[in-house]
Amino acid sequence: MNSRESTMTRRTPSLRILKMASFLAIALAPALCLGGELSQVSPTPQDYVAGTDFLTMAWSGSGDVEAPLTAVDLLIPPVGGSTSGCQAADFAGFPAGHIALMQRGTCTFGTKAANAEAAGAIGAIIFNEGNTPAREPVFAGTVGGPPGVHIPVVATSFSLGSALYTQMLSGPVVMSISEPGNPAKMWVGLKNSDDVGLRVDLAVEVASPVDDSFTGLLENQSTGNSEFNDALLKTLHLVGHEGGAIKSVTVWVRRTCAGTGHNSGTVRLWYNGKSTARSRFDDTPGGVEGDYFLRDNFDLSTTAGSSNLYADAAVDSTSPCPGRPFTALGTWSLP
Ligand SMILES: [Ca+2]
Repeated sequence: MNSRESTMTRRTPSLRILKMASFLAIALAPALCLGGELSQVSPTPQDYVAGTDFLTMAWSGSGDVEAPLTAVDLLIPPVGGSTSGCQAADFAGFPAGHIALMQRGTCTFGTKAANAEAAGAIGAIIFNEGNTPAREPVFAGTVGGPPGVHIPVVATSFSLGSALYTQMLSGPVVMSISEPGNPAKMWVGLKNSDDVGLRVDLAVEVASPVDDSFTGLLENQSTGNSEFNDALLKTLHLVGHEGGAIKSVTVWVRRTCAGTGHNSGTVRLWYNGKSTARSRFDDTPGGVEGDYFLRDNFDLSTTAGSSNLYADAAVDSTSPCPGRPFTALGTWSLP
């Protein structure tokens, strides 16, 4: 394995499915469904199965896209050393508005996805490289840390990716990707009223017991004001996630890259409140209410707290965009 790749080892589909039920919720529903959808629209309409046929990559973007596939510098038959999507030149002539079909290998998934986005792709499918047995199955991966990319990115097996490529040799193949994600809600405000006008990007990552993670990004958000009652409820969509057992939640923030508003300030995340109060951090997967709450001592709990606590993070516009770093507001873990 190329050490430059960011990967998370895929275990079994059954384990993956077991953890799918809710971001901050306990998996109680007997029939679990998965957040992401991948389908072939034409010429052979087919729905692929999340967790079996494909996995959404961590820090993928969200959205619903439908477009023809365009292959990007594939190496088929696979002999190892694919550089699909690693170079901007791979996208010469890439039709903006298409979905990029890429192959694992050589560079990070983040590089491939970012290059595809820059070339005008509205979605990306990265299939396993296929040159060894270990590089045939569906795999879990990440396109980097926050903010990731804005286009939806899914990983598939070599067999599916190469089958799509074979189809493309006979004519256009139109695919759709849907990554609405599961909503996660949090209350965000400011430490100081002097910072009113500060706009931020928020990011959240939920780690699962099987070492997959689900991520959400919400950009260019107002932060309200400094009083508890002036905090604003933010909803982040955890791409590809419809719940299941979780082990930790991390929340980040940075001064947004958009606009020229207030340049710096201290962002405040409220937590540990009652379930019916404004400091709740929760979500409702598939209509099933079953929340985790951010509690004191950075514990996650299935019960709400009773007093409002907060975590602060100072942000500013010193670092240039788009690489401006995120600052963690905290990581809450099951005790
Ligand atoms: Ca290449």
